[in-house]
Amino acid sequence: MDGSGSLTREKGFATRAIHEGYHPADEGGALTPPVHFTSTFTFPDVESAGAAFAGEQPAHIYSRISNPTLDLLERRIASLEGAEAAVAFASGMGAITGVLWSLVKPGDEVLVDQTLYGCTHAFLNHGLAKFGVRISHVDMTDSAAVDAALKSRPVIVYFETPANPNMRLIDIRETAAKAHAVGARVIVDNTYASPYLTQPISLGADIIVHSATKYLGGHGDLIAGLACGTKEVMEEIRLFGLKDMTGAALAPFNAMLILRGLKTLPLRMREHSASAGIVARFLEARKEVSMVAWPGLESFPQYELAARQMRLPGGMIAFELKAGNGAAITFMNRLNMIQRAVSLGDAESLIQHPASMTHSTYTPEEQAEHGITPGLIRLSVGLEDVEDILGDLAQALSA
Ligand code: 4LM
Repeated sequence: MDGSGSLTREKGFATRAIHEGYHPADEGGALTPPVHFTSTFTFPDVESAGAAFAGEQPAHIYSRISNPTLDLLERRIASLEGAEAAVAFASGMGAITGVLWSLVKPGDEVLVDQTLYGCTHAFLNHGLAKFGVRISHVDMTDSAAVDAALKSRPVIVYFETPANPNMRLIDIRETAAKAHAVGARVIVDNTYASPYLTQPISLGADIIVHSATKYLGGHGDLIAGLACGTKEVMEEIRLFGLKDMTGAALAPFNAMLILRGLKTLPLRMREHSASAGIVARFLEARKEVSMVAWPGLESFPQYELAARQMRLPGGMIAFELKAGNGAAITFMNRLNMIQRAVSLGDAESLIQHPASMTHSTYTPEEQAEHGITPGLIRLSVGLEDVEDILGDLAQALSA
């Protein structure tokens, strides 16, 4: 660590998740960083305020733009993602809308993968599209289809990997190289993987967005978002997408909770992943189950890509029951410990039905077209004793 509290990129991931950007000596020796509960910042005179507003003198002005606690969170996540800079938002949707509003204009085309989180799909197709931005979809697991789709020269290529809810993976390196060849920027939603499993910028992505509500916070107690990328683009997003277009500023208290969550991100991701592997194999062996998608299963169609692109397969599982949609709902209703709730990445195991919950923002026709099947069940494997997770699943499957 140097005097400023910055760690060199050679330090390990867990070390940076705990220390990056903070130096106790700057704060009277306090081990944990203070939280700056302030809406605004004072200036000694109007001239220095003017210089700050003009961007001539770096300074915090107002917490909708920046705040020292948010600044620390932004530095830490940028380090973990291998990005130059980051911007915090009040939610994952705040980050996604703030980034896209900053980078597109009417007439532009945004090329997206066929499977996206429900509200991202709605923002693009039912929101941005109303303002003259063209949204086109392609199955980004299909290399030839991506080549064909890029011929119309989109300005943005946007995808999630693993995709919510069905776990399809997109090859970041290959897709980014193709997108760059036609001049498109690549935005990856890294919520499912977290930077501990995948670092999209190292594979060629330009911008990363996160719902920090999920694994980064990790405890189901806050809503937050983050964007990462180059200093120049993040500054544009801060001053336009955050400050003027959305105003979706993160509260300093929530930034502190994310900083606390990040300290255990590697530990938690290892445990989520190990338990998910046991649960996925258990489900695959059950006669009631027709399909299990978890990137660490040998039966997973993109098993090799997962091994190449992800440090671990992660804590999310999608599966279907042989008896179909009605049985899926009965099964979920019978669970005792596993909670029926949207969101993911928490200590509690959470289960939900994408077709009627997270992805009900797709019209029924869009669900059919985008592969959101009516019987799909999504399980976020928590940190409980795995025997108890298996026990609850087993009793609900057998009942
Ligand atoms: C859910 N997801 O799936 P905020 N990107 C991805 C997401 O899964 C989400 C967001 C962005 C769920 C929420 C109810 C891949 C959210 C949006 O919820 O705005 O922090 O993130 O269950």
